[in-house]
Amino acid sequence: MDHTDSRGKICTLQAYLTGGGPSGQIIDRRIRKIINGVAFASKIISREVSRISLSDLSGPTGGTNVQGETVQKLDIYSEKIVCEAMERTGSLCCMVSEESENILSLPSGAKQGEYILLFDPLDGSSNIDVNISTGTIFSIQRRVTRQGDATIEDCLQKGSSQIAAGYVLYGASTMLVLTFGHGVIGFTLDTSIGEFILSHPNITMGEHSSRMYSVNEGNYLFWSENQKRFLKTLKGLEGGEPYCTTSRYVGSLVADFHRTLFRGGLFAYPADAKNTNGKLRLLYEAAPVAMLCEQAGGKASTGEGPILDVAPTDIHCRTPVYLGSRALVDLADSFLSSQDSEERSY
Ligand code: AHM
Ligand code: MG
Repeated sequence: MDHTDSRGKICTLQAYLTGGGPSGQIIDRRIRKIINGVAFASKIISREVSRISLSDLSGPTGGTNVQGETVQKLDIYSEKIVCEAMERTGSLCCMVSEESENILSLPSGAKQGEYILLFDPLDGSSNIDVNISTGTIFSIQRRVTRQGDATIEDCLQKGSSQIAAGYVLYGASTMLVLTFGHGVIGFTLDTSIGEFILSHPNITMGEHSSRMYSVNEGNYLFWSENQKRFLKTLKGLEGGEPYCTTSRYVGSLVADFHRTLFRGGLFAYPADAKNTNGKLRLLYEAAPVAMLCEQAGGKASTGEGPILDVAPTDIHCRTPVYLGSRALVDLADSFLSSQDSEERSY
């Protein structure tokens, strides 16, 4: 594997962003500052995740977020760390975070830019107290309004207009996985020197021969008939040979998606009777991983069309997701895309 820059030296994130990677791609200075801010914040979050059982940051705050979900102390801490790292970039006009009901403005006096960061500070945080992988997910959009304060219109953009997207996985090692719309690259945090080092210069999902599927089957009773038929077909309980013979589910999107990105197969979070638009949030969960999935050669669908084409209706709106190897997502679409309202009912 090629970890080196164009001079044959080890390639840091900074070297990569300034054109020193194998592709020679130079990232715009304003975007570079945002990525550097995310990388810096993620090192601090990673440190706190790794020592959570010894820290005052373990456990819930006792409150719930706008979506009625339990908030962990580390959710709030992670949001604060990302926001502080972003204030200094001068590249942003506002932010959207899973943990905040409204659009986040920059503090008065902070230099403003033309980009928007949409992020989930600590995805999968319900797993944190049992030492299971979590992640930070982010998406970068360019504002569409021309002047004044950024508005909701700037935030409610389709995934297809993302300038960049990525996540940091806090797993056995900490990894930053990124796309700028020209493939997918991965960096691993070398904690001994505090640097993200290029470890995966060209991540492709391709078709692989993976027979792995990943879905919370505890929701089976609440699924639509077509979703149930799709899963039975996937497992070979209906319609012939199985497509998948192995099941894996962590319950942290970043961990489940990361495995699917590297191994192929299918990750799904379908709509169900409890969550009629699925559980995952479009702007800072589904859209960024959909961009990574497509950039790696996979397919990302709501079951009824590309995730990247979904027009957001609210900053915290949700969407069903089917992500992974093309053939398996095509199969999901064949069951779900043409369903009428009766078939969609649960
Ligand atoms: P969170 O942002 O509150 O952590 O919720 C999102 C998480 C995802 O990481 C994961 O894919 C999903 O929720 C798991 O949900 P479930 O426990 O219903 O399977
Ligand atoms: Mg989340």
